[in-house]
Amino acid sequence: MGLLTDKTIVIFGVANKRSIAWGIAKVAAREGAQLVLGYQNERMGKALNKLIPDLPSPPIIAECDVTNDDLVAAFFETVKKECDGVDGLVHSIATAKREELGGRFRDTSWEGYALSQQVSAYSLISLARGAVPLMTGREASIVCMTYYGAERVVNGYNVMGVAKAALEANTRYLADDLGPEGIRVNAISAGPIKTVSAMGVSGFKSILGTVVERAPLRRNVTQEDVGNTALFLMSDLGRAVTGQTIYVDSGYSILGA
Ligand code: 1JT
Repeated sequence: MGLLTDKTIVIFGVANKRSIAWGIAKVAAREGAQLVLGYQNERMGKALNKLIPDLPSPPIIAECDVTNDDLVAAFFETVKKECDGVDGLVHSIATAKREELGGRFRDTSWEGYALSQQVSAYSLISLARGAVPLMTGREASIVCMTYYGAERVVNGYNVMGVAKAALEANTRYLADDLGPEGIRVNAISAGPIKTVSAMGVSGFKSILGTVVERAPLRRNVTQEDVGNTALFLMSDLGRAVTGQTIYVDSGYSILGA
């Protein structure tokens, strides 16, 4: 018996085998979950099809552009047809204009600011709204991904830090709103992880090195480390935990000067 046996988990954010969402998907599948994977567009769907033979059982996959509320509603209509209900929702999506992850914060454009908020923070609200009707009576769990740059200044993280701050606040407000329906909402604040999108950001590699030098555990965290914490939050082991930001960061965030 796995910790997620008989549970249906919807996951957003699998782009390639390095994606944090893919680490979570593999752990959830290992623990017996039925997976539903949402993908952004046709190109992402093709990439996803190459990964899914690595899973122990075939997932349901469906397209969903989270910036369009009608498409979010249509996605959950599809899920409703294919599954009895939903027990878990994983939000592992974010975007920022490349030139705004770095440089001077004062140069953040309204367009870039709005884009990062829409995709990285507001989408937690729209996905929750779509999922809730499928979650009623199931003690469901919603998990999203954040980073320390939401609460302290991390050089260059800039507009993404502001979007993650909004995401963490969304986590608390949704936890309060959905708690009476038995739905929990939590964020995982992961240390820096080598993903395809992060490796393209200048200055990111040096942050990986800083963690190895200074974090209490003297190592970087992996997609599997995050997956195992998401597993706890989505399983019955996390039944009384909601509204929290849980650090999976080798202890880096406890450090002072
Ligand atoms: C995005 C990217 C969200 C990279 C991210 C992210 N959240 C954490 N990272 C890693 C990271 C960390 C630091 C940084 C840059 C990246 C890339 C694509 C858009 C979403 O500093 C410059 C500290």
